[in-house]
Amino acid sequence: MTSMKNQNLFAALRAAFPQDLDSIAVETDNGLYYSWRDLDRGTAMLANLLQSLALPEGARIAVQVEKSVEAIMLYLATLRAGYVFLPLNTAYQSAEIEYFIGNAEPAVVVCSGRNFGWVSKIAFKAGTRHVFTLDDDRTGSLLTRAAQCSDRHEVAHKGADDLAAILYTSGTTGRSKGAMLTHGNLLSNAVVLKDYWGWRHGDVLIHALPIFHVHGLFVALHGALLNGSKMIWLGKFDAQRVVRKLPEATVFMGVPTLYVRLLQEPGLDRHACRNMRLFIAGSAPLLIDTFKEWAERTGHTILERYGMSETAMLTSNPYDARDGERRGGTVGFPLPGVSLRVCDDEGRAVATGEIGGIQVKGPNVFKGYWRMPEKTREEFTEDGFFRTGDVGRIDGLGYVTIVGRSKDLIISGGYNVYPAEIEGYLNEMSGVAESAVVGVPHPDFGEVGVAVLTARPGAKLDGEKILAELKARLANFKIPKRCFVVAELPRNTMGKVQKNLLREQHMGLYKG
Ligand code: MLC
Ligand code: AMP
Repeated sequence: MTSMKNQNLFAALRAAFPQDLDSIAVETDNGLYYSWRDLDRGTAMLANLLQSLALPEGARIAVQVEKSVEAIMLYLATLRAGYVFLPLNTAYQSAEIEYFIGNAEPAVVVCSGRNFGWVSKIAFKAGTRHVFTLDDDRTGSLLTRAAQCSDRHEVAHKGADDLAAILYTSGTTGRSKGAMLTHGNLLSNAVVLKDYWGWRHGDVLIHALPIFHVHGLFVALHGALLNGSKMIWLGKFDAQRVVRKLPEATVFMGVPTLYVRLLQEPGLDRHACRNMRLFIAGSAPLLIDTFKEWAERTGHTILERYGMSETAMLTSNPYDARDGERRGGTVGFPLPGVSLRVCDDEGRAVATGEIGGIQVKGPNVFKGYWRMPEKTREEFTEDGFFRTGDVGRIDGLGYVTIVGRSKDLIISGGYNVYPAEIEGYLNEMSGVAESAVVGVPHPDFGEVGVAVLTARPGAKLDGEKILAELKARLANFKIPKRCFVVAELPRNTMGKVQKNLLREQHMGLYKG
């Protein structure tokens, strides 16, 4: 019983709240202050609201709202009440939302007030009983209803093996898969990171990431909460504001694009970073130039780590110099408790320094894909390792380097874009014969998509119009930045489109 409670993610986070519940837990960029007591009471009221709805066991709570402290309370309340949180990127449009809601069959959907019309229509059609609104100015039907609920609540009896969240990751062959993460997966990872990154009394985190993916929702949030640390909360990333707030903070986490943008701020210097303890980067490759320039400008060596939706964090460069130096271009060592190996196509471990597919195992590795048992089986080896789809190598000292991906994936500004999904939409457009989407280097987003199309006989295609049409249907970060119409796509002797040639051809689009 005690051990079960220890493995309850909410109970563990709550137990880490500081004794002085009236001290500040979150300071927002619009001048609001939330105490730990506010978080406790707010999550209790929301948990009571959820429980009053008499939802079935394991009910999913799907949430597509702007970033706010109340949205975080809703996440924590979902855990507290024993349900399953399903965060959705605010950029997703109706076709994407329709798929997620249809697939996950959430009992509750929470959306922003301005999207209520179309989101509720999709949700009710899919059988969802309750649709609430929540806006980033502390309004919406969710809070109105929760205000009538008690601010006392007993944490639901959920343990290590129970689902805490489902995170949808785009699929290489079209449809997204929901990664099922348990209380045990998330808590074990948070506990390891607290120790590994040396979280300590007095730490203050600048939270500048979106809260619908692993990085902002789990790594950053759990880190601060499990350490009872105050968060300086930005509704949206703003480089100037981050630089202004750095002197009050000790920890910052960001995708590489955030570091690139911060480096463009003249105010970013050693003085601004004088109280900082740790800068952490991940979700996409951090360019060595960014790593070096950051060290020169700030005197701090960025700690790069690697993870994914299915596994939370897997590797990290060392925090403690006694464990080694932080090496730019590498993602460090497997975290304590994580087994990581590099294998060839036949599944045999390769020699040190050789390149192969990265496979992982550990308490942080997810339970499987929601309602996709075959897909889950395919992605795990017989001895229980998960195939990450990332390609890398381990050097003699144990540092892991990611050199590429076996999955056809573009990571743009820290968001994943699967070419297959975009190509599916492009191929359905009138006049389009076929399409290929490839990733090319970009100074701000790291990588961006470029579409190359061929027209059906007699059709005239306009790349700009095609992109505008796509924009009405898909999340904005998935839209290729350029679209070229060509006579034919390069193919190999097997008839397969040679994306590497297209990539090479467009490599220099955004260079100097
Ligand atoms: C925005 N745009 C992007 C984009 N973000 N284009 C490509 N890639 C992106 N990531 C485009 C919009 O479509 C829009 O185009 C224009 O840029 C301005 O939009 P915006 O919303 O104002 O952009 P901005 O606020 O500047 O956002 C950029 C950003 C954001 C870098 C702050 O993308 C971001 O917060 N990224 C972080 C993603 C993240 O948290 N990833 C973690 C995943 S977890 P137009 O044409 O409409 O003007 C994970 C696991 C792990 O991967 O290991 O952590
Ligand atoms: P997601 O599906 O959004 O969780 O994205 C996970 C993917 O992001 C991983 O499989 C990697 O391809 C990539 N990724 C995460 N961290 C890093 C990193 N530090 N360097 C390179 N790629 C990374």
